[in-house]
Formats: sequence, C-alpha cells, structure tokens
Amino acid sequence: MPKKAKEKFIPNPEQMALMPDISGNSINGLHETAVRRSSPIYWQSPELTPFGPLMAWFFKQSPDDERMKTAQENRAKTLASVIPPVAPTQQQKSASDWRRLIKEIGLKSGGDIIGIAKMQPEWVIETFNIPQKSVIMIGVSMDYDELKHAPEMPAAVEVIRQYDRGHKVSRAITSWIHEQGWDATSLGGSGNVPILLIPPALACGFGELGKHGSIINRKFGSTLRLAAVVTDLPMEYDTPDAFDVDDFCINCRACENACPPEAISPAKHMVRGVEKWYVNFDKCLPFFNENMGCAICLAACPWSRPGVPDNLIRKLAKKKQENPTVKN
Ligand code: B12
Repeated sequence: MPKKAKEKFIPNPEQMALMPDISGNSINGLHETAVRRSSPIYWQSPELTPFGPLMAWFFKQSPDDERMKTAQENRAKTLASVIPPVAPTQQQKSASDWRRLIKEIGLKSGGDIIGIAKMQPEWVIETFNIPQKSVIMIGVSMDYDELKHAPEMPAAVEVIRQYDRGHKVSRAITSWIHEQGWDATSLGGSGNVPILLIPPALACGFGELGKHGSIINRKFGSTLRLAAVVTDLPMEYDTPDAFDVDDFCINCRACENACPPEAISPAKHMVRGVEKWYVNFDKCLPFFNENMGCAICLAACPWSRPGVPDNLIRKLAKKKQENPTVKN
C-alpha cells in the first residue's frame, strides 16, 4: 500500500500562488457535451498552456538523487540518438506483412506490446497538425516492485526509466521504417507529444480506461507507459480489446481511496462529448508536482499486481457467463 495514501494533503502555498485563474478542468472540457479536440494542458511548451509556470515549479523540485540523475541522463542520450534519413527506394509489401514486421521490430527493440490504429483528428491536441494516416502505439510495463513505492523516489525513477524505454522503441521503429524508404515520426511518450496517447492505445487493443484515468491491460494491468510513432506506411489496423474493466472499476474503490488529493471520482463524467472516467486535474496536479510525479493510483490498482490480471479476467468472464444480462 502506498505510504502517503491516507495522509491529509495540504498543498504548498508557493505552488498554489502559481495556479492560473482558469481551472484545468475547464481547459479539459469537463461537462462539455460537444466532441472537440483537447487543448494543451501539461508537458507541452510552457507558452501553450496557462499551467506553464507550474511545470517550471515541478522542475525546480528536482531532488539530488543519483538514480534519478542517471535515468534522466540515459533518456537525454536516447533522445539525442540519430534516426537515419528515409532511404531513396521505397519497399513494397502487403498491409498485413507491414503490420507483422512492425510488431516484430517493436517487440525485438524492447516494447512489451505494439498496436496499430488509424489516426483520428480528435486525438490531435489543438494547435498541432498530424498529417500521417496511422499511429503505431508502444506499451512498456513498469516494474511493480518499484511502482509500489509511489509516490517515493523508486517509483519516480522507474517512470523515467520506462519513458526512456518507450523512446528507444519508438526511435527503433521509426529508424526501421526509414530504412524501408517510408517516412515516419517518433513522438515518444514524454514531453511535447502532439496527440493524446490513451485514445489510440484503446483503439488498437491495449485495453480499457480504468477509473484512475489510465489504461488497464489484460496482461500488464495498470503498469503500462505509452509511446507512439506516426507514419503513412500502409499497415493493417488492430481492434479494441474489452474484458469488462468498467464493471470491475464501478465496484472497486482502491484508487479512489488511495489518492491523497481525492482527485478520483466514483462516477464517470461528460468530457468533450464523451462519458468517461475523469481525474480532477486541479486536485491531481498539486500533489503530483510536490511528489516528483505521483503514481499512487496505479500502485493501488489491484490489476497492477503481478499474477492478478489473469484471475480478475477469469472472474469477470465467469460472472458474465452466469448472468449475461446483468452487469458485474
Ligand atoms: C497532462 C497529463 C497528465 C497531467 C494531468 C492528468 C489529469 N488527470 O488531469 C498530470 C501531470 C497531473 C498527469 C499525471 C499522471 N499521468 Co499523465 N499524462 C498527461 C499527458 C501528457 C496528456 C493528457 C492530457 O492532455 N490530458 C488532459 C485531458 C485531455 O484529459 P481527458 O479528457 O480526461 O482525457 C484523458 C483520458 O480520459 C483519455 N481520453 C481522451 N479522450 C478519450 C476518449 C475516449 C472515448 C476514452 C475512452 C478516453 C479518452 O485520454 C486522456 C489522457 O489523460 C498524457 C500523455 C499524452 N500525450 O496523452 C500522460 C498520460 C495520460 N499520463 C500517464 C500516467 C501514467 C500518469 C500518472 C500515473 C503519472 C505517473 N507517475 O506516471 C499520473 C496519473 C494521474 C491520473 N490519475 O490521471 C500515462 C497513462 C498510461 C496508461 N497506461 O494509460 C500517459 C499516457 C503518459 C504515457 N506516456 O504513458 N498526467
């Protein structure tokens, strides 16, 4: 159980003084009934969001921790690595062969799960433009033994390590596509990503959205970090995967109860025209910022524990079989 789970959280006044007048929930379109693209809110160029000064405050808190420094240096090295230019001769293969090969390359270069989705305009964050037709999604799982320490340092270090792995895989896939004579862009998964990563990951079968606002996967539970590549390489697409996570989350209160700033809601909300689980940005952010990034909700989620997802999927399927018309 995360250490600080039940301590009463009182936000740092210095940080709260930087909060803009506008609510992050309004920027995110909470209670809006029309479908629209999301607006830049965090981990974007500071001038794109009223929460820019809060990002600067987050970086000022950086602890003097050797493991964190090493993880950050490794990620910087990965980001500085060279992606070869697009080869002059364009290779031709069937869409199913391209899909198979991309998955092979993604898994071989360190990804835990790779999926492919047709790009949708509403996944692109406002002010950005993504002309490519397809998105290749990469999932890398965090080690539960590190994650369970959230919000303490081992979990924060594990987050940066896995962001690095996501970048490595997205750059390896991009490099390989270039060698085949096709264009591709590595978006990675941390900092200045121009698209929302969860909707394409849902579309390509990574799992379902949990009450804690992150994806729950049938093998890796709530431990996945996401990264992406966009391209026009003509690939076959994957399909969504559903195993009744919604019905599980309605009855489970683990993340809700564990969240110190009480940012997780027991019910779904209307957000930009979609009824879905929504985490209160204004409550989540101050605690996240003061703790070098928090992942208590993921650590508290029963699906994160190794060995548990298989059991839960079996139980959910059995309940449905016994009574197919009633929700679990
Ligand atoms: C901004 C952001 C944050 C902010 C705000 C989070 C918040 N809840 O308000 C802060 C910094 C606080 C934060 C914290 C965390 N984040 Co964050 N965050 C992002 C980021 C950069 C952008 C998302 C965004 O703009 N959200 C604001 C609006 C758009 O939110 P929204 O309308 O509620 O939509 C969200 C979901 O509902 C879903 N969604 C959007 N449209 C639709 C449509 C349908 C039909 C459905 C079903 C879902 C869906 O996608 C959105 C993603 O949050 C993404 C990376 C990315 N480019 O997508 C990572 C990301 C969502 N975060 C992630 C994680 C893991 C975390 C943390 C656990 C931190 C950590 N230590 O790892 C916490 C958890 C907080 C929480 N419970 O939500 C992961 C989720 C991975 C997964 N398995 O799903 C992502 C994808 C990063 C990554 N590369 O892996 N995060």
